[in-house]
Amino acid sequence: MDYVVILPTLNEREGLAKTLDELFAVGVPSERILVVDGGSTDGTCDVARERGIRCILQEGRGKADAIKTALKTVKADVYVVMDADFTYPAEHIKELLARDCDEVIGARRHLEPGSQRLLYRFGNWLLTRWFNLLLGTKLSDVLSGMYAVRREAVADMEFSSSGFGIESEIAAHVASTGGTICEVPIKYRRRVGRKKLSAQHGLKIAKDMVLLALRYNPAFLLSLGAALLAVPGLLLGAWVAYKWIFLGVKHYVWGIIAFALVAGGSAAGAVAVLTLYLKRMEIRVLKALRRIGRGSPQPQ
Ligand SMILES: Nc1nc2c(ncn2[C@@H]2O[C@H](COP(=O)(O)OP(=O)(O)O)[C@@H](O)[C@H]2O)c(=O)[nH]1
Ligand SMILES: [Mg+2]
Repeated sequence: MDYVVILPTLNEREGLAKTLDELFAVGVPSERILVVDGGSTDGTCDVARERGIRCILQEGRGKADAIKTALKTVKADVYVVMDADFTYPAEHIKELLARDCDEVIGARRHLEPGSQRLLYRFGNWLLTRWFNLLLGTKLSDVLSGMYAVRREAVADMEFSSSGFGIESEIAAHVASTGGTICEVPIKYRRRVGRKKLSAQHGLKIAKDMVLLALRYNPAFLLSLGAALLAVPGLLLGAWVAYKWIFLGVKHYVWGIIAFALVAGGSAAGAVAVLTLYLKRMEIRVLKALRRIGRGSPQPQ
């Protein structure tokens, strides 16, 4: 299979050396590995070059820009992305490649003691739930740093995330354009070297997920907005009607407010339904375009 392993690095000298040696040990040839460096000052790229591996300097800043640079630089049918800190065992690559899905996430199920602090584990769980709610997916570890994605599934992607939100952006894009996402349980080890991700990054990822939902799954947020307007509007309207009919008291201002809330809610609801239809149409068009691109016949 035509794949490339992409390793984003930032001052990851020690971790990269161990990661590369392990990749060789499981039979990944050096020409199938690309290191994308974020401007390390500890000689990270030298570690790669000493082993005959290509190391390029990323455009922009942060992990997301590094992945973006890699996708632009190398062409392969499948991209396997993996942290270069020795946390993800290379043995799982073959399992990721064996699955027939547009994206295969290595879901961290078997954690080595000390590999993930309780706060990170909880944050990770919470962010995955948040993502599932906003994007309508059923994933268990959307932020895993080890995944394989087909080039076809990300070919028309317009990246907007920065930093550590890249994993959720790829998953949001694949899921919302009719792609399939699978998960494979993997082991997760203690990190070699210093961690770059902090708790603040978690908050940014959560905020970015809302923006992703607006872009990729607007129906959910619009329905939520519709409910938040229409439900209080209906309750208020019922109260106004009750006072008028049974007690003869007329609350004009509250009546107008209730009407405005219900009208606003209905409009948002109608737009939500419309976006659902548009989304379905987009998915059908994309699938047809991919079929044409592959030269396969149209389904009967
Ligand atoms: N190219 C590049 N790599 C980065 C950057 N920040 C982090 N990385 C790499 O991305 C991977 C994940 O970083 P890490 O600190 O382990 O974050 P975590 O695994 O999400 O906790 C590691 O291989 C880092 O060296 C960056 O700005 N540019
Ligand atoms: Mg890591």
